[in-house]
Amino acid sequence: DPYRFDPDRHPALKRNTEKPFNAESPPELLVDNFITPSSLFFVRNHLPVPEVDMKKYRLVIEVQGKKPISLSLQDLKKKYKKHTITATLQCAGNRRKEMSSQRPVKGLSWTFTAISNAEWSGVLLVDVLKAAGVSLDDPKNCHVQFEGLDKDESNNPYGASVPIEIAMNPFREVLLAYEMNGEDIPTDHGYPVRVICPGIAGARNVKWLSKIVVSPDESPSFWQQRDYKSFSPSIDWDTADFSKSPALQDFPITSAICVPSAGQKIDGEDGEITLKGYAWSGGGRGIMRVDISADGGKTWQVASLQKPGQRPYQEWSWTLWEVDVPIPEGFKGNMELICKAVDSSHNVQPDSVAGIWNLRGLMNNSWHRINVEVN
Ligand code: MTE
Ligand code: MO
Repeated sequence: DPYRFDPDRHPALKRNTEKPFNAESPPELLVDNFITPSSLFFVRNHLPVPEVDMKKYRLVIEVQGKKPISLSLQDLKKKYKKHTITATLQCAGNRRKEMSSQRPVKGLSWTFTAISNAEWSGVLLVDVLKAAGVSLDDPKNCHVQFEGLDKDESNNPYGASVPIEIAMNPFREVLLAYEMNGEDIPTDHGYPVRVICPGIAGARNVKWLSKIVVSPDESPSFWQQRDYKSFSPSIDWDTADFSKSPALQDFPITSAICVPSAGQKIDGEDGEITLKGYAWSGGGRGIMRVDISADGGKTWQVASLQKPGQRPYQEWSWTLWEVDVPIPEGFKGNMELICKAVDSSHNVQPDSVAGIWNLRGLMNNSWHRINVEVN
């Protein structure tokens, strides 16, 4: 069984597929914790969890024209300074289900909690690359490729890459992380070392990291070349040319209502509904405001934000928000609740899926709408 190294998982995770294992975080628990407990952190595995033999484990770093470097976990911890960040990780397919309800798309049917927030510790990728002799003056150093220990049936490892401008920017704080929430990274999240590229599509945050290659080219992996890319709403599988679409990197602004849940029955006599959710943007942009509407977008109420207090351009964490929405006197029946957020660059969310629909169902950041039943 190729899945024999898969670990046990928390029963509260909302399972999507078992083999490979894919699960969302439970929404009501998610918004109760600024830091998602590791056992409730969403899991996105494309392949079986690999076997890791720590006696043999080495992280190999290849730079053109230099001798390759090979580091054990101990070497990594001893040679480089420990660095900690709090960062949200989101799958680019988060909220795909809403997109496919407009028109079918290909991919896992995620609702809105393929997103979680954790504290990550490790070493700065830029420190390791500098020590490996990578020069920013060499125009051939364009991309930093990552390879995981997990392999598909043809023995190809999971892989991804990010541009060198991000990988070697100390302010971007890209980590080779070996701790999650103060402990060794759990098996499902990439033990012993994973990439944390804050603000960037989950897919580039390679788990079970075995190799780093500095190259003129992007990662040759399927997931970099032919998967995590977006297209115009009118492109279908016959016309999609993956070679012409850029690989997804920084995330756009998004938000979602986690409490109440869709279809929930609300007692009208309470006079108000308490809404809770998250808002997050990529690229280190923070959340400036979250607006809530209970009348289809005619009027808006501003939510109170639990600001993470991170530095500008390094706002890697989500912002949890809360608001009490009044129920008009005597109101009964279906009530649509909408949330939308504004980030620190004044980017906003599109009001519907129509203009951003794409055949892979990626980057759905439209206004989040749910219906509740007021009795
Ligand atoms: N790394 C490896 N080696 N294998 C994978 O399947 N999945 C990627 C990324 N890194 C993946 C990987 C995707 S698509 C996402 S969204 C994140 O890991 C999910 O990280 P998590 O499982 O820790 O939540
Ligand atoms: Mo993902």
